[in-house]
Amino acid sequence: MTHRWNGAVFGMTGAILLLGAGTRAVVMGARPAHRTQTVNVQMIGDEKGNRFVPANITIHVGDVVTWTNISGAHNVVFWADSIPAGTQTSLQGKMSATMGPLTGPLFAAPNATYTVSFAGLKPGTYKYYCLPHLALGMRAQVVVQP
Ligand SMILES: [Cu+2]
Repeated sequence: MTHRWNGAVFGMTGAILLLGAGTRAVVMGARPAHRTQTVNVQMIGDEKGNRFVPANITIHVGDVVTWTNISGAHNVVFWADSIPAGTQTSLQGKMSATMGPLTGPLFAAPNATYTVSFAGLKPGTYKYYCLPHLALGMRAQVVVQP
């Protein structure tokens, strides 16, 4: 009698655990596959040259990139033909204070930052450069994964 009663309790517990697992799976399915993160890139101009550091970053759709001016005067300009096809208008919409097509403002002050959200943009490779230092090879890329 006691043994059967224990068995019934165990059975109920098992049912509750199953319900719990099912609920958790539904919640996970409703969340984005990936937690949004901010990736920082430095813009540097010193005796070693002008450069983005790191020059090659990989993020996911939904992530944010923040460029911080460390030294010198720089900006962020995306190449219209070196971003995923059909992305130009939406990327332009993500860029604040643009000076022209896909052309971010020039920053000369140390610690000035420029932020672009890649939420809603297509996965792919987004190549960009610094307008004042393009001829000096100041170029980089953001690889956006789904
Ligand atoms: Cu530059």
